[in-house]
Amino acid sequence: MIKHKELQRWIKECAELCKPDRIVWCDGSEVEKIRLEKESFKTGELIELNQKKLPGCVYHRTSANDVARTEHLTYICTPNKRNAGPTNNWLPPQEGYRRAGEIFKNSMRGRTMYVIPFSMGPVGSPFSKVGVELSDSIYVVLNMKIMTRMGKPVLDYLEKTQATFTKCLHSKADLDVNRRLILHFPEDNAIWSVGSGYGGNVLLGKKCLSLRIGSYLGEKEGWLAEHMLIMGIEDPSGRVSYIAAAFPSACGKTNLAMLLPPEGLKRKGYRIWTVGDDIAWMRIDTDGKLWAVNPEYGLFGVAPGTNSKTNPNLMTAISKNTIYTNVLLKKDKTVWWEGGDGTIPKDGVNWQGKAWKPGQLDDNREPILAAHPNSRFTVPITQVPSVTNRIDHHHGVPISAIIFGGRRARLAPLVYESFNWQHGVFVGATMASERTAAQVGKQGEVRRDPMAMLPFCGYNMGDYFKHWLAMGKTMTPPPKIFNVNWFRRDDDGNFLWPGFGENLRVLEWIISRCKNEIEGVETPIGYLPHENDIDLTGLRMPRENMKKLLTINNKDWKQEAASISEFFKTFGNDLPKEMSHELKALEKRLG
Ligand code: OXD
Ligand code: MN
Repeated sequence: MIKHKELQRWIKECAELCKPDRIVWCDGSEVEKIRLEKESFKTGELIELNQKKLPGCVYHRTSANDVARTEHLTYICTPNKRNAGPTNNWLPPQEGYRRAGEIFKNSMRGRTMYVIPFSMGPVGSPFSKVGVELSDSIYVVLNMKIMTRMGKPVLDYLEKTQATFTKCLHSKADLDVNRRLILHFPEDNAIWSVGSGYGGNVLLGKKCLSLRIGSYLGEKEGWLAEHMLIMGIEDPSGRVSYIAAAFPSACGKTNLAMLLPPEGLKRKGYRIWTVGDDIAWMRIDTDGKLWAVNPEYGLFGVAPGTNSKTNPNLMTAISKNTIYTNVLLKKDKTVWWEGGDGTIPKDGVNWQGKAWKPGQLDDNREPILAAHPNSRFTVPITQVPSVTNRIDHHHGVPISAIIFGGRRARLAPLVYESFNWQHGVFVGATMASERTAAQVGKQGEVRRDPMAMLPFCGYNMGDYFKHWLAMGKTMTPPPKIFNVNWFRRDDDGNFLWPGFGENLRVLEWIISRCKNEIEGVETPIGYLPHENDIDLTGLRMPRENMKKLLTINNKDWKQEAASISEFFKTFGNDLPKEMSHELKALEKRLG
């Protein structure tokens, strides 16, 4: 039995509430993994996939009402509503514990409670955080084994150091959406998730700890927890520059993090090193610079649209030891998804567990999907061919540039650089994605998602902007901040930029700016590239596209400034004055 009084006390308290039949401590070993898989094959929680074609891979379906993060059921529970801020759902802690407690009560009768010790970041690093998740789901145990450093080394660490840990309690309960809550108690360093089996709601090390609790701790302790990929770009001289980039969901973070250089640039000698695809913890090191670690150890990525063209590195990674969730199960026990490799299968069992054939229509005459649009794979990051050799390095990597991005069909140029850190924080705080003709809803409608953290900031977002501003003042010098937009369209609605691996061409310009090797063009919104400064060798794209990609339309930007002004009202007095100054300065520059 582990000698850690607080851990023992808390487990006892949770067991008294949830009443599991038994408690099992997870050691994270391969033997344990195989034992749990076998157990879940019997109950149907998992299905074994074709071990010849997909060695070590398993399949899982969530219930049909439980396929994505449920933001409307996600709360920050602080005694003072102001501390949760205007962008979060809020409950007083007592009320949160009471409401969720009713659902947790006896929820594990007839089930096992697994004790899952995990570390976000290398075990024992002063920059890592330890959590313990109690869960009644084998799927959660097996995912946590991939997504985090999980098991005995973490218990040994807890015992040796008597360290504190994030208390993470999860129960599937009855998987009823009306009895589902994802609660964060930052002041208690605790997370309660009940009534869901979907990854983002139940792998509590990810969004809940690494972002919501992490951002709260970051403000207290002087670091940043961000919804960012981290990648290294090795240039022809062998020097690696690292960038951290935030995009709202469905903007291609995972693809960017492991892109394959396009032919033209590959010949120059570029290489990409993947550090992380979703979360960055960044702090200032003794050199006064910003350093980042990826606290995760795996990828929980979206399957549809992933194929050998969009992401060849990922296709290699997920060919073994991968958990597939809500994709199509083929007759030969392999998997497929819309936008996947190969021809469309003739038949299979779809994500809802129903017999599927291409061309099937539902009652509204819409095609029935093989895979859910948010179907996923969970895979160890160490299987990605481009993984950095610094993955276990507790210092992480030094960050040269921070990139924000969104989906803007008309407004934002392909790339621009902010004037300075404060202006860069403004660019991040006003990040947005826009609906296009391809989406339901009003075309052009803008949804603001500051730093892509809207669903993930664990405290008042006004204070979060202040924290960003304060961090900039203590770095020597802070990284440059850029904005990119891969999604600009022409008047006929066609994308102007090819995206995917070609995005490296834009990153090359960004890195050159960071090294002060190249001039920028000063405009009202920031510095832009000269038209010929983005290397298009080997890319067949009409020259005039680059002109359009770099156009700034004053009228559109004035409208944007007005929309930002409206958005800033959300924060009332909590908005740092620097943000209003930046808005005024932008308006002035626009004339
Ligand atoms: C997300 C994810 O929802 O990474 O952002 O899964
Ligand atoms: Mn994410």
